[in-house]
Amino acid sequence: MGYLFDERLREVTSFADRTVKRFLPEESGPQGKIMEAMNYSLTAGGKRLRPILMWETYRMCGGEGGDDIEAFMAAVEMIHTYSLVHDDLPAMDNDVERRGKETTWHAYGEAMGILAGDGLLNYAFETALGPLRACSRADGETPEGKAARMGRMLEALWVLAGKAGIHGMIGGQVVDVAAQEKESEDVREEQLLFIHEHKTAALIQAAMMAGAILAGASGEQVAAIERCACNVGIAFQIQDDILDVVGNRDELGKPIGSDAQNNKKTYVTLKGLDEARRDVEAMSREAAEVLDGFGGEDKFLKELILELIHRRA
Ligand code: GRG
Repeated sequence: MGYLFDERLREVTSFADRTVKRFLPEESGPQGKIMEAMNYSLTAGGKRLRPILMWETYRMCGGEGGDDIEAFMAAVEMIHTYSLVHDDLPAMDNDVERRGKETTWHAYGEAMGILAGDGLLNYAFETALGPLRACSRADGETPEGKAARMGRMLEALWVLAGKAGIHGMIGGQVVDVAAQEKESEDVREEQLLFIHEHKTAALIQAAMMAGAILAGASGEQVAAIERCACNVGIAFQIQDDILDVVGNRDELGKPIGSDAQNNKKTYVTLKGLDEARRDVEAMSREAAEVLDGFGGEDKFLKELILELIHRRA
């Protein structure tokens, strides 16, 4: 790994960041304030992990680039950002700081925080659908080529909608909220894994699966990516739980210890730090091994998944 990996990560992060910014809504009209709040949260300095994973999975599956994949990269970051904006609201975590900045609701007021989240979710689908509309009118493409491309985009859209919804991310958040309300009852490992798999892993699955689908991967390949991304996502969330205990406030851009303060049951409270760390490593290695089945010279995606084991932000 080392220098080449770091250099490549910098490049792909910059590409993902430019791509997200290319699709920001224009701040205009009497409703301009909501676009301002959406853009505030979208440009607050996230790692762009989901668009990066989408792009690298797409490349690994043979994708060559273009508007379709770039629109989906922006869309998945919009959905991720909406979930953070809503998660920070007073009715949820009531957080005032994220990524070293004021949270959206705190900067723009609670009503605008709710609306900015709603706006981001809806605009994600408008954004992903943009090239589909252009595609239906595109000249110079054979009818078969056009139909295949539209089919891939619709399938990717279906995965994104499902994984972000009540059977995915929102479903996980619902069980999380319900578990915190029943403070006296113990949260069992099975329940915690359900929460992690849905709240966090589902959107990572959507990102990687959509990348594979848009590149024209087979059904078996997409199913392998779904399994791989599930482990990546659960490991990512366990690491999040670990960082809330041993992380650095400046690196994280938010206060640590919020889980303990809220008396929240996490993977660390359930299993302890050492076992949590071992599980992050084991799940990440399992995820990386799935990628060996894809062949190819480029090992960046595998290295990235392994590098996340040691992430500090
Ligand atoms: C539907 C309201 C609603 C919420 C869904 C995703 C979520 C549940 C809540 C957000 C808070 C949270 C702890 C999510 C778990 C996933 C996670 C660790 C998000 C942070 O992702 P990073 O580290 O964030 O990629 P950056 O800031 O880098 O974009």
